[in-house]
Amino acid sequence: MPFPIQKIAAFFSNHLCCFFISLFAVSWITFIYSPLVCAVSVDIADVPLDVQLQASAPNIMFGIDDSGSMDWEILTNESDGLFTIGNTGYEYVFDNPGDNLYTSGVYSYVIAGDNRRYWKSQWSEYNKMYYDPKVTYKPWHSDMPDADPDMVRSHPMYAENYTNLNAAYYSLSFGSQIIKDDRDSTGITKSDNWVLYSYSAAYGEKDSYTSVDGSTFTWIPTIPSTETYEVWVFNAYYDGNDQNAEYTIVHAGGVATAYSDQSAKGGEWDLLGTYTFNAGTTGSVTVTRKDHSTKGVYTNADAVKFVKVTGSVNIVNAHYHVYSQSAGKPYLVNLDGAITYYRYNDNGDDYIEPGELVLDGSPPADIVTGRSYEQERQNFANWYSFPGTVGVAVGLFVRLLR
Ligand SMILES: [Ca+2]
Ligand SMILES: [Ca+2]
Repeated sequence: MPFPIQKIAAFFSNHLCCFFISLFAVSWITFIYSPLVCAVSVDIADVPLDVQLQASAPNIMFGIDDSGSMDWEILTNESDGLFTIGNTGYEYVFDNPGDNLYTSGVYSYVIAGDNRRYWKSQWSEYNKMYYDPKVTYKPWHSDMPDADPDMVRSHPMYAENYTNLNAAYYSLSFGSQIIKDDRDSTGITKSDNWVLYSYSAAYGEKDSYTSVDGSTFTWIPTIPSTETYEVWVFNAYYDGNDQNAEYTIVHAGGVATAYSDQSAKGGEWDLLGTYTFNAGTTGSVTVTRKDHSTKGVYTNADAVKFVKVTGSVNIVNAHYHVYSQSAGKPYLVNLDGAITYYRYNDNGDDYIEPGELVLDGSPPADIVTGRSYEQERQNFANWYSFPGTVGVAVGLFVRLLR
């Protein structure tokens, strides 16, 4: 007996409804109940259903490294996180307060002497371990006192190992400078026989050289006022350069002669001496190609700078470097009884040389923290004694999760 048309319609109506209900149920992990509503075949899921039903709860794993490198004061993107100068990778910024884990050989290198002028080792953007003025450093626990701002403990629990934050880190003269380059359009006179050369390691990426005895090259600065200046000479490096290049300095007191080993001191500023120059253009520096036993293949003429010695800066241990985006320059901030700012005019070698620091009484706003001197000094001391390393990192991470 044929089905009445009403029953056929009811069958499709009910079963199609169940079919769509089942599909919906599958997607929401209630597939198991759908056969109770109606029996309709569906696609089998590609993913095991128990995985869908029992997804793992989120887990956080803290891996805390207590290996020897945790004692280091340097963390850069360089190989092994070190700070490399020449062929040496350095691990420590400050003198050993007595508790360095490594005191000799590899892993123990402390940046010392003139190498401390490589400023990026004391800049938190490069050395992530260094003091960051944007951060407020606090004792590890609210019951612990702030660090002593002068004689700061290396480890807050032990009094026997400390660093004097007032002690000198390094000293340097500062002031203004006048640089005369061999390619300047004025203030240069020279004899024939100088070859013009383009060389990336030269000052201004160009220099001049000669192999003809008796050739002379003279730099004539325009001196704004009669002052005492340091005279430095720069020569592009070449191992065949004159090892005893002769310079004649015409100054306010007469004429002086100085010598530079252009081979050993190539690619860096070499101090010829300190002289007083009269205002104007009466002073000069001349290099002469001389015939002598160590004259090398070439005598070089590249650049000379005159640094007005207006003072010196005693950079104490409590100091840091910061970069001003608005000024487009790095600054040295010295915490030596006041917050003292020095603008850093680098010649491109990331190494602070005489004349490159200029005292700045009106530093750009983007590097001023707003802390008083005492507050900044306290923050620096807290950073040193309560290092912002593993403990702080974990604490900040947990705080972010809350
Ligand atoms: Ca040059
Ligand atoms: Ca420099």
